[in-house]
Order: sequence, then C-alpha cells, then structure tokens
Amino acid sequence: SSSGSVVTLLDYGAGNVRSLRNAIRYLGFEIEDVRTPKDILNADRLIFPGVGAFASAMDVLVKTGQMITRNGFHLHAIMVMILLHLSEREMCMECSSIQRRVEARYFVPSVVIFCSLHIPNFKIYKFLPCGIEMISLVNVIACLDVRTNDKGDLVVTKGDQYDVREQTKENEVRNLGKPVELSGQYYKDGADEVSFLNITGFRDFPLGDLPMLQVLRHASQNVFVPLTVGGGIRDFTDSNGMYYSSLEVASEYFRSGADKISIGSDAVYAAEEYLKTKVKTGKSSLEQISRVYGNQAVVVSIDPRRVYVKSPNDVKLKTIQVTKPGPNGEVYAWYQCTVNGGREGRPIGAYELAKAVEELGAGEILLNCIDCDGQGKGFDIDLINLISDAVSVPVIASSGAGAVKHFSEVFTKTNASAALAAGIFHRKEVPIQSVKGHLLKEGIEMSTLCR
Ligand code: 1PR
Repeated sequence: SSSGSVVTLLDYGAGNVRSLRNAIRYLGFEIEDVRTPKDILNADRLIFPGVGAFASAMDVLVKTGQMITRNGFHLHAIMVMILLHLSEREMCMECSSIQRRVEARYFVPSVVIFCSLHIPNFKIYKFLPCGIEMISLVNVIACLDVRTNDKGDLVVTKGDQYDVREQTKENEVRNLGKPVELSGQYYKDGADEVSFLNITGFRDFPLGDLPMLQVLRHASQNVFVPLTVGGGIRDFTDSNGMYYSSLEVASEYFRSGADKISIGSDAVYAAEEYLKTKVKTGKSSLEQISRVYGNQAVVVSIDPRRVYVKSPNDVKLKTIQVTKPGPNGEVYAWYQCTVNGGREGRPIGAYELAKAVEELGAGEILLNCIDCDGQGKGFDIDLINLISDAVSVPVIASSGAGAVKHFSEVFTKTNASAALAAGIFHRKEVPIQSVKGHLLKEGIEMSTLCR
C-alpha cells in the first residue's frame, strides 16, 4: 500500500495507550491518529485499543457507525481487537454484551478473535457462535520495590520481611540497582509483567515523586509487557491545602505508561468501611479508578502477616489449618492485613479483604505474605489456596520464591494465575529464563517462553 508502514490509531482517551504507541513504534510503524471518520475509512491498518471499559469503546464504534463498513462491505469476517488487560469475568460479560449489540444492529461476525496482549494471565479468546473458547496460561512477574535511598537516588531495594535496611552500622537502604535498567533486563529475560512498587508512597505524595513518573515513561519505551505501579494511591491534600484525588494520581500513572495501578493501604480502609456499612459509596479510590479505567486496570496488593491461634473459635475472622505449625504448636492461623508497608496491623483478614475488594472493583489481587517475603523458602501455599479459592479474579502469588521448584509448586498446588518474585531476580540467583525452562519441563503452560 502507499501508506507503507503506517498504522492508524483510534485513541479515544483510553488510559494506557502509551504502551501501545511505544509497541507500534518499536515494530517500525508510524502512527497516524484518527481525527475524522474519513481517516478510519482510509486506514490500511486500524487499531482500536480496548481497555476494560470496553462498552465505551463500542460506543465510539457505534457513534461513528460507518467505520465498520468500507467500500460498502462490512468488515465482519474477523475483527481483531487488542484488549489491554481484560479480566476473564469481564471478558465474558463484555463478549456477550458485544455479541448482542453487534448482532442487533451492525453485523454478525463469523469469528471474532480477541487477541489480548495485556491481560493478567494471557488468554486467547476465540469468540465463536457456539461460545467462547479460552486458553489460560500462567505468568511470571518481576517485581521492583522502589524507594529513594538516603542519598536521594531512586533505587530498587528489597527487604527481608519488609525490612529494606542493611544490617550494618550505617543501616542504609539496600540498593539492588536502577529501576529502568532492571525492568528492561527482566523484559528481555522473559518477564510477562513488571511491577513497580513505590514502597514509601504511603508517606510521601506520589505525584511529588516525579522520578517515579520518569521511571514509568522510560521503562515503557522498552518494556512491552504490562507495567503495574503501586504505592501511595489515595486521595491527598498537600501542605498548601491543595486536594488531589486518587483518580488524578492514577491517571498520571496511566499517562506515564502504567497499564495497571496497584492499591495497598487504601484498599484495606475501603474494605473495612464496606464490610462495616455494607454500602458501596463509589467514592473509594478502588471504586473510582476501576469505574473509569476498568477493573482489569486495578490490582489490590495485600500485605498479610500470619497470626497463629489455638482454635478457629479464637477469632471471628476466617482461620485455616496450616501446614507449618506455629511456635507453640498451633495448627490454625488467620492472615492479618497490614497497611503502610506492613507497619500497622488492621482488624481484617486477607480472606475478608480479598472478597470485599473483588466486590468493590479489584480486577486482580497481588498476594504478598510478610512472613515469607525475602526468605527464599517458597510461597505460602496455604494462604494462596485460601485466597485463590475465595475470589474469581486472578491471584498473583508473591513472596518467598527462592528456587525454580517454588514456581512449579505454586502453579500445581494452587489456582494462582501468576507468580511474582523479586530477590532471586535482583540478586541474579535464578534468571527468569531458568524459571520458564523449568515450568516448561514440568508441563506448565506459560504466556511466553523467551523473547
Ligand atoms: O499501601 O498503597 O502505599 O502501597 C504500598 C505498596 O508497597 C504495597 O504494594 C506493598 O506491598 C509495598 N511495600 C510497602 N513496603 C514494602 C516493604 O518491603 N518494606 N514491599 C513493600 C512489598 C513485597 C513484594 C515483594 C515480594 C517478593 N514487597 O513486592 O517483591 O514479597 O519478594 P521476594 O521474591 O524477594 O520474596 P500503598
């Protein structure tokens, strides 16, 4: 075609189009933005990105109705959509609603292939007249805990049970590398996603933290897997009395290249309130951000700590029988949620929190475990089973990976959709390629093998 290497992009204001733009450019194409319906008709290659709020994407299509006809023919044989991060449940709901709307007014597709590049666990959906065929694959995620060290540099750090300071006289913040460099390395090594957690975001206003936005901007130019960013996402009033909503904070992260945001402490408060009042106010950061950007763009990060009890009747919260008995031989435990980077325990368990945040709009749960964090002794299988059996959104198992066998263990013994690790990758003990090679050998199907 005369337009050679041009891709026409319909950017209707979805949040995470930056990563798509970067990917298109990386593949050597030029981007032309749609400005008039004519541009759509003349496009040789048209991409209309989907976000979780897929209905609004369809509305754009509906409003510019002629875009689905070209030279008098309906483009109905195959519609390929790149959907950024759609959760499985939402996908199914959206599919049926799209089918109804599409069939009712526009065209009856023989096959629609939803090729989803950016969903938590990569799935290929074939949307056939008889239903949806789904292939589900697990992910390996590299996590970068980021904070400013005592010299003022933004560094990747890593704690032992959340303590990130070296056990030296200086007691300095452990420095394991630079965020942009490491994320690029992990992408090349085959990470299916990269998470940045601004671990001091709870005390500093994150938009004051420009380096973090810069990190996202730079990382998203070279990392073409979903980028999640968390830490400090909540409403905030600065010292001048200026108010920023959590939605504004999240929007700034999305504009800078994040595909998903992750909420920790604020989700705990929202869940506590919801369980107390049984009312969804729609005002929590979790509800607001998921309403605008879709559930698939909102991860809730849980930081629980194991609390052993003699009997399940000792607490009103959900207890389970644990594989590893407590210091006094206790065989029961509950998992207490914490806020502010594990500093404060709250009167709510991980089980109660997970169920509540799912109802409030979380599309995914990042399940840490303070007891296992940085210990290299394996994931907390009891906890991961408790949560992944309780919710229908994807659960990312996190904390404790120390060897490749821990990854196969978590995928064979639990329903986790992804396994996240930090220390073993940063310390170069186990490269991501080895994890993937091992999973392949064990017959566990993954999103990608290598790049
Ligand atoms: O509460 O919304 O500001 O979010 C704060 C975020 O920062 C939360 O996601 C919380 O998990 C994280 N965070 C806060 N303090 C720490 C800390 O370590 N002092 N990091 C922290 C949590 C857990 C994982 C870690 C895995 C795997 N780190 O991110 O990477 O445990 O580690 P491993 O493979 O080395 O065992 P808010």
